Order: sequence, then structure tokens, then C-alpha cells
Amino acid sequence: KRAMPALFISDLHLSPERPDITRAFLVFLQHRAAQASALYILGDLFETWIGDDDPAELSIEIQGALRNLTDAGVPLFVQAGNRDFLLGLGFARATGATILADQHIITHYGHRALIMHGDLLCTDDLAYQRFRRYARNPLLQFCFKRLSLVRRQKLAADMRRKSAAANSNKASEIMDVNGEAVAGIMEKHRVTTLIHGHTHRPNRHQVASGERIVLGDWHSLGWVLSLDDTGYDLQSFSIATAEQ
Ligand code: LP5
Ligand code: MN
Repeated sequence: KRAMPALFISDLHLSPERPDITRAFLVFLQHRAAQASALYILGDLFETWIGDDDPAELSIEIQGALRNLTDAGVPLFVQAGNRDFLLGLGFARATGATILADQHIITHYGHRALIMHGDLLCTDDLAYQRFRRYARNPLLQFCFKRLSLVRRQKLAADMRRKSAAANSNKASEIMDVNGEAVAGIMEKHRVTTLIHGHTHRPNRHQVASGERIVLGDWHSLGWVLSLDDTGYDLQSFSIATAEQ
């Protein structure tokens, strides 16, 4: 009998504009995740998240599906992405999820790994790291969450537009992880495996400290990393055919 794997996904960027990805995720939750020993979502589950009080249909639907998973006994762990870092206590209560810190060590089947969203490793992207300091400022978040939903939606849309514009003339290497940052953080945590998302460059890299596994964003393909007694396996599947 196969051991039940721990599963890792990230960067689904769920939004009303991509109902096919939402459907593929719901199928994934009902089938693969239901047979998992744990599900880890390493950030950017949503395209944007403006607060746990957002009554948007997609937010309610996904929270309900995640609650069904945890009610069925599958532990769910969620990390903040650079789009959905406002996921908070309300989301955790509604879904039964545990929200993890930006750097978290997991151990399954004797395999120990550091899991992160990955944006913190993009240290060459100074503009982003500066934005991140403001966006993660608790006082600014407190003020933002007190604005009306409409105001928050407008501000988030502004930031998305500004970010897309800024990205369009950024060298692509700047938007990837920095090698020294990767080596430093793996040494800091004394791990030989780092798992992250964010860069949308799915791959497994041998690095000086061990292995860096990058999860893929869900676009035309969906990506899932599984970990069981046989080790790690990074697989993709077609979003289109996942709907059946
Ligand atoms: O997100 P993406 O893929 O476009 O690029 C990211 C980095 N950009 C971001 C910004 C987000 O997209 C903004 C959306 C957040 C919505 C959540 C609600 C906000 C709550 C605020 C609480 C206080 O993460 C991008 C990286 C890229 O990844 C690759 O790593 O390069 O970083 C940038 O482009 C930073 C730029 O400097 C752009 C900053 C945009 C925000 C401008 C702030 C103006 C404030 C307007 C109203 C307050
Ligand atoms: Mn991201």
C-alpha cells in the first residue's frame, strides 16, 4: 500500500477570470488532496486578497472547499504570497488551515525541508523588497483593512497595474531568486532541501547546499510536488483536462 504523500502547491492565482483553474483546484481538492497526509499551499493561492471579510463568491467557494478538506481530516498549511499576505485569522478559522511563518521547516517520511513562498529570496529586486516592507507593515495593514471593500479593491487594482508596468521593464534575472540568498537561508536553517514558489519557474536545481525545488504556477498546466517514503516528485498536469 502506497504511503499517503504530503502535497505542496503554490501560485494558483485563483481569480474570477480563470474559472478553469478554480475548477481544476476543486477537482484536485476532492481527489488528490483528499488522499494526502497533508496539503501545503506556499502562497499566492489567490490573485489578490484584500481581507478575510471579502464576501466575494470565489473567496467563499474556496474557503468552503478547503474547510471540507480539513473536516475530512487532511491537515492544511498555508503561507503568505506577495498577493495574498493579508490571509489571516478569519481565513484560518473558516478553513481550518494553519497559517505558517514565511520560513517554515517541515519533516515528512524522514525528509526535512525549508518551505517559503520565495519572494524573500529575490534580493536583487530592490523595488520589490522596498514595496514588501510597506505592504507587510502592521500599521499600514491595519489602516488598509479599515477601508471599504470598494476602496481596497481599487487600491489593489492600482498596485497590480503598477506592478505589471514595473515588471515589464525589469530584467528577468532580477525577478528570480538570488544564489547567495538561497545558500544563506539553507545554511541558516541547516537544510539540504528548499521548496518555494513565486518565480513561476518550476524546476529542481542541485545547489551547493543540496536541492532547490521550485513549484510552478497554475496557468495552462497545474503543478504539484509530492513527498512520500520514496522521496520528492514534481509533476504537472493539464488544467484543461483536469476539469473532467
Ligand atoms: O505581483 P506581480 O507578479 O505583478 O509582481 C511581483 C511584485 N509585485 C508585487 C505587488 C503586487 O502585485 C501588488 C498586489 C497586492 C494586492 C494585495 C492588497 C494590498 C494590501 C496592502 C496592505 C498595506 O508583489 C514585483 C516583483 C515580481 O513579483 C517578481 O518578483 O518584481 O515587485 C514590484 O513590481 C514592485 C514595484 O515597485 C511595484 C510596486 C507596486 C505597488 C505600488 C505602491 C503604490 C501604492 C498605491 C496605493 C497605496
Ligand atoms: Mn508570488
